[in-house]
Amino acid sequence: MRRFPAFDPPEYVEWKADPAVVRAFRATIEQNPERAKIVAALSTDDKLELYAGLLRARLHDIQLKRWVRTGVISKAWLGTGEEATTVGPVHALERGADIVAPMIRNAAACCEFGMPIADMLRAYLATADSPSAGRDLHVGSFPHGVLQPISHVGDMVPVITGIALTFKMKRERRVALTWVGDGSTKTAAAHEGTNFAAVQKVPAIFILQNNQVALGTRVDQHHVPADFTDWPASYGIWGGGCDGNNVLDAYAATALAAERCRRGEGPAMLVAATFRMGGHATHDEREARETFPADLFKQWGKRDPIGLYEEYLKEEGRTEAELARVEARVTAAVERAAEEALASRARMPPGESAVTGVYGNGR
Ligand SMILES: Cc1ncc(C[n+]2csc(CCOP(=O)(O)OP(=O)(O)O)c2C)c(N)n1
Ligand SMILES: [Mg+2]
Repeated sequence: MRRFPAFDPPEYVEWKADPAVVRAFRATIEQNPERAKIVAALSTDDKLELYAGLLRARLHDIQLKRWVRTGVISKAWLGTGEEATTVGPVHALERGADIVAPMIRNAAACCEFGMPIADMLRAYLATADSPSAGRDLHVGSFPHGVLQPISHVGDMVPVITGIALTFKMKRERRVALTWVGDGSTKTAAAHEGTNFAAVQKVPAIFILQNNQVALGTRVDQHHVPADFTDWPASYGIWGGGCDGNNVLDAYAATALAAERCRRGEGPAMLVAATFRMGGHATHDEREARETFPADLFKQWGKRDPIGLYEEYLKEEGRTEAELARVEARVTAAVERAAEEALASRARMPPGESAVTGVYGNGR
């Protein structure tokens, strides 16, 4: 994809494929027969849709960053480098039936479930026609099956468990999914919700998104085992690891988890290994780069989920021209969405509207 020197992490600007890392990307999928089978069943169009999803996520974030730099908004929370951890799992679910609860870094779940990008951007502009009528930049859309995140991290776990319990009680073959950051695993809500999901055997999927940091706290400062390998088993939940920078691995792992859920076999927890290439938000990018040794950024920079997937697609026979067509389509859609959202600034909510529409009946 086109790179953006003004907005991309330095490691992405002159991104070049490292052959060993590209080989490892493919090996990750091929070494697990169950996941390999799911990937083999994907059509060319499916694979290109996953590519479009990754691009949409990245370009949505770049649009927000452009607005921060030009003073349109003051701050944005981005998922740079973690796009595959959001896009892969959402594509493995059923649009119109399943429910997802993204955290702020998983905003791309919204457009992958069909919410207009313009509405996602409007949330940041707080326009009267934005999803929460200007109240909150946490964005979701219940009609699209996407819950609006609760700011308090960990709290979506019991919410998603409750929704999954409803599916179970109504004998519906639906699945509820949320992401839990490495830091958020330390909240009481995440623990209670995960344990309740386990004992009730509800059809919930928890993607434990280990991007190795919680705000400014490195994972080794808040978590004692070296990783989260033992976490699913400690709750008695089926699960395992997946490569959070490999959209196909994240997709296939979630597809298997969803099949189990639909068969009534209980919840799943997938530990997605990834890395936050930016700051907690746009305000602390410099500090974030001081949180880890530069070499770690270099290492994970080579693992750009978009660059690696492009290499995989090319090996699969997709041409540069085909990929460029997808990129042109997504770029045009994001640009159009940004224009639409900016036009909505003519409709800002009056201050007093903050106290209406809080309860039912518009009161
Ligand atoms: C209960 C609660 N405590 C603290 C915060 C402030 N806070 C917002 S995001 C965040 C870090 C979350 O880290 P992690 O779960 O690893 O997610 P990441 O930001 O890395 O995606 C914190 C501490 C909060 N929103 N909610
Ligand atoms: Mg984290």
